[in-house]
Amino acid sequence: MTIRDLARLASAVENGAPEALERIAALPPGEGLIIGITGPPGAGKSSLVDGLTAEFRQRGKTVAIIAVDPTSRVTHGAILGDRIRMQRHHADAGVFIRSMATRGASGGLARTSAALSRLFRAAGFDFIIIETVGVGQDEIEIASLADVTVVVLVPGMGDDVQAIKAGIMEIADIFVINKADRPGAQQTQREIQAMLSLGHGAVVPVILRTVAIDGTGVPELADELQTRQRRLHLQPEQSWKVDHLGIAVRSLDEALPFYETSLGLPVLSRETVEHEKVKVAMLPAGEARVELLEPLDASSTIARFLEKRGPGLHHVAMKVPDLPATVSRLESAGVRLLGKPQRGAGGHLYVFIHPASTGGVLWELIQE
Ligand SMILES: Nc1nc2c(ncn2[C@@H]2O[C@H](COP(=O)(O)OP(=O)(O)OP(=O)(O)O)[C@@H](O)[C@H]2O)c(=O)[nH]1
Ligand SMILES: [Mg+2]
Repeated sequence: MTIRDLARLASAVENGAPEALERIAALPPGEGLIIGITGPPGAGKSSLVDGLTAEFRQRGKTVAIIAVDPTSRVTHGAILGDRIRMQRHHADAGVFIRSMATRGASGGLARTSAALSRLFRAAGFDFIIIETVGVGQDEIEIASLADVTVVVLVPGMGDDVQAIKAGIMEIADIFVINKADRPGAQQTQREIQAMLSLGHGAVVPVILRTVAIDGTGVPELADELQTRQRRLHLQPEQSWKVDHLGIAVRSLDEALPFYETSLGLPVLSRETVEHEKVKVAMLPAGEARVELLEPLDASSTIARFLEKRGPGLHHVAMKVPDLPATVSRLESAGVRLLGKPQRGAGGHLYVFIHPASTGGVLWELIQE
């Protein structure tokens, strides 16, 4: 998609053209992180978006920005202010900026923002930032479409924190105390913490401090957002299962009594795998299994492992739903794999990840 196509499609979306919405719905989803940034007027949201954009660009990431100007504040000043601040990014093809006025179209704002952010994500932008003011209904809807919502506050808000508390409790994933160069940042942080301690969901929001005008704290905010982008698309915890733990032993006969008798795990099978030069005992444990490995002779990789590290955990095997997709993601992330996926005896696909990439343990990924 060229920048021109993108701009044309974005305009069509803003004008509510139904065929534009259909075209967007049909696009592949993309992997960008949609970030909602909200907070009271003048908190420094635009300055922060500007700083974040510069930081992301330095890291080689692309950024699309949707600046939403509320009806009451659509003065030339407001929009112009954002534009001037953002000007340094205008010549950069890795940054795409749309300013949008609400024009009082109720419900339309969230829908348009949703369609635009989907469009930018499909176009391949790594980060899609939606800046809105306040914590009204529109902002709450935008927060629900965003993958991450950042609420920007400033020191010395006092009662204001209380006033907006109801709205932000639900939507904030990250609190940013901007203008931390001013007195009272510590106090504001305490107020937010007190508010959060009154009860929140399972995930406690992060609180960061920034000075948007000089960039203090912006790299930390960028780190936090980048971590969330990775998490969004790696999500192993949702679809991966431990298949088995491979444990290297010098002798199955010596090791088995502990597993069979003391732990009470039954031996499901014992076999000799000639080409890997091992004797294997499989013991089901819950939904996973324990795989005990004894070397057949000194040339076995298990024998070499025992020599180097002694008996113990040799590998962890995880079942993944789509091994080729996982492999290509890992490869593009620079993870070291031991060869390409292969077919095992049972027809399953498997591949190993080098311990150098995993923190010292050999990982096996399996797809049935
Ligand atoms: N001292 C100080 N001033 C800041 C900081 N960040 C932003 N400002 C100033 O605060 C004013 C408002 O900043 P903006 O970035 O426009 O704030 P905003 O939240 O986008 O404002 P609206 O979009 O108009 O609601 C500007 O004059 C900024 O220069 C900061 O960290 N410290
Ligand atoms: Mg702004």
